Amino acid sequence: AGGVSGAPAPFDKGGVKIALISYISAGDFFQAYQAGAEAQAKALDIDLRVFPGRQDAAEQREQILQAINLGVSGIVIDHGLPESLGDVVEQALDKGIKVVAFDVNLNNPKIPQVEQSDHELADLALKQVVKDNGSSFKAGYVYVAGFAPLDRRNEVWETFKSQNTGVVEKASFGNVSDTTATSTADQAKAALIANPDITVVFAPYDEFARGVKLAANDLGIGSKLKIYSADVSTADIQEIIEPGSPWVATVATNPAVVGAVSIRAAALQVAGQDVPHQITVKPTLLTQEGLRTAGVKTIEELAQKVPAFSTSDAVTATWIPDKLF
Ligand code: SR1
Repeated sequence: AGGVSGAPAPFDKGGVKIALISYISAGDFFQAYQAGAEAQAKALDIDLRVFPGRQDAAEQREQILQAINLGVSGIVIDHGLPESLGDVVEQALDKGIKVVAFDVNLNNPKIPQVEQSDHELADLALKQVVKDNGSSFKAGYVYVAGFAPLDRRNEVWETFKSQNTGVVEKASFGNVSDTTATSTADQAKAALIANPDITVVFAPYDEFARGVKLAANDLGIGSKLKIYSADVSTADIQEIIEPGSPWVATVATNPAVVGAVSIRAAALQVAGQDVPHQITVKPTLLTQEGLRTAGVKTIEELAQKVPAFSTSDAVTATWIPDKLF
């Protein structure tokens, strides 16, 4: 470890141990988030310890204790169930470990919260829904309660329905597991068969959207359905732009940028520098039409065209390299 030239202690010497503890590791979003965290850690000569997530609250608690025992200086907690984390996170804080939370409400003034502005994300998606479909249609909705970003997006969906009484939610379903897309596809298939008048599905997580698209294709109803989602990856872009795809829009950040921001928030705190309590990486609306017209086929091409997909000005410092992608 050589450290970062011009950085404050302990980053001037390098090898600072930081843990990334995820609740979910499967799927494009979480893999890209981790890759971004790793890239930012490498640029800061951080010794990043990655603890994979298997949607297991007990295991995530155990991993936090393991990180404390490893003597880490910082912990980034990526998703999780707040009720099972509070006491172990307190133990970390008591030992002087700096903690950052991404998409899990730890409700502690000492813990900066990173999020993708989920209210704005859902709002942008639903504005596009109305632009394409008007404000009277039968809808399917994909939601699993208990995940902070999905709960925030759900608040916007509930308000949207109350303000647009012509929008009728005919079916609500969803599953978060290590097979989210295929399990959601099975549920979507049943919901779409039972409600053939559904023309719009709001699926604000890319694994959900992938599942609904799978179901629509299996049923041969892709041409009469429009799917609106959150998140983006190269695989998502391919699915959105393919001919006849019902997946017509998504609202997204680059998850790798969010991962990098999370590490920067931990590093700044370890260096004794101030970090805002609320750290937001703003999402961008990406429509099928816009992606096709721009000829964008990968997340790298997107990053070349839309600056927000290559970097964020959230929690930066002159000593932190942030041009990573
Ligand atoms: C199960 S929660 C899934 C969401 O977490 C992140 O906020 C991503 O945007 C994804 O949609």
